[in-house]
Amino acid sequence: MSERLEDIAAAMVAKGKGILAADESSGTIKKRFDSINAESTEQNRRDYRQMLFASRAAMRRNISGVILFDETIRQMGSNGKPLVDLITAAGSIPGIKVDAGAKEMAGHPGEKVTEGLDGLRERLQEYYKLGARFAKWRAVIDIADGLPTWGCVKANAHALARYAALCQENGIVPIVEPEVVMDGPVAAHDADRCYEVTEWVLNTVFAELFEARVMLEGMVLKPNMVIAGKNAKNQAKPDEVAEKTVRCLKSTVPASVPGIAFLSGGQSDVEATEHLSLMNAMGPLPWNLTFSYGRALQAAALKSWSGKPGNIAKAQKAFAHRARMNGLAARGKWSKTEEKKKAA
Ligand code: 5MM
Repeated sequence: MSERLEDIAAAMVAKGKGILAADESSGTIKKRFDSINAESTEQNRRDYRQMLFASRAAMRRNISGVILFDETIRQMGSNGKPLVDLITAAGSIPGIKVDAGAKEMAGHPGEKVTEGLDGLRERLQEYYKLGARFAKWRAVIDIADGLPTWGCVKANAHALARYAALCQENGIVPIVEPEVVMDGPVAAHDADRCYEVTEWVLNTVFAELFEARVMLEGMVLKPNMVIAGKNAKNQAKPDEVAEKTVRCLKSTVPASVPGIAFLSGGQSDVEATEHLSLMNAMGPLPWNLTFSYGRALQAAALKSWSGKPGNIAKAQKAFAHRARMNGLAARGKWSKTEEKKKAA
């Protein structure tokens, strides 16, 4: 595979394919395992993720890349070979989460800034040797009364841009993920407020990317959709989410960005698929629109697996179905009828 940043980015958002976000940090994967009463041991985490990456047909057809956590990129599978090999054998690209998490922002009550720039150049060089060809950094922006503040938006956008420039310097495609969250502590905002904040955040991020001299052709944007907060009384209908999201992205994201891979952010798996499909059906669009889902790709598989080795085949089937549905959505071709055809 080509090592040019533009070619890697194009492969990550190739038509009908999207990204599996399997980069849950230790705290998050423990929460996910708690929900199925499984213990979060190193072996269980390995077995679960191996189950996903070994879903050969789903990976080959619909998963262009996988975002890994530090533990996973170094982990061996049950055959003693690196888990990364399972990903590359399926023609998919290994990626790595390199941020150190969103931490309380000093002087900004209720807001967070993502850390992890110190020593990032050296870490990227090591991850490259371990096989990573793209990376991910997530900024978290909460909406509440008087929030977000300019200080928070600016600091997070600046960090994203410095991260992206360092990635490109080291031959790694940056996924730039500024998430305006739909399930934050308040989350009572409507879709119009989400639109306003997302537009502000994306404009700020692209101004910072320009100043940091990031090559837009060699990056992928991972934004939220324009959607109401989970506690809002007025929930936007699927058509409205699709229309507002595309309008917001068209007014903020340059056409030189090859692709936009959404996060699911707390939407149900079917909602996340439907929204993506509606947006793609609105084409033509200046960039490829696809998925980089964590929860919305894994929820059904996680439940089917439930920590039991005997459930692996069933869980892989659930994963393959979800990956196929999102593959269809990335082409604007998902339908309720397809959804009902559970993996045969
Ligand atoms: C898979 O979840 C990722 C890791 O989250 P933590 O760092 O909190 O453990 C997360 O960054 C993910 O890549 C994105 O937020 C998208 O995931 P969802 O579940 O929102 O699609």
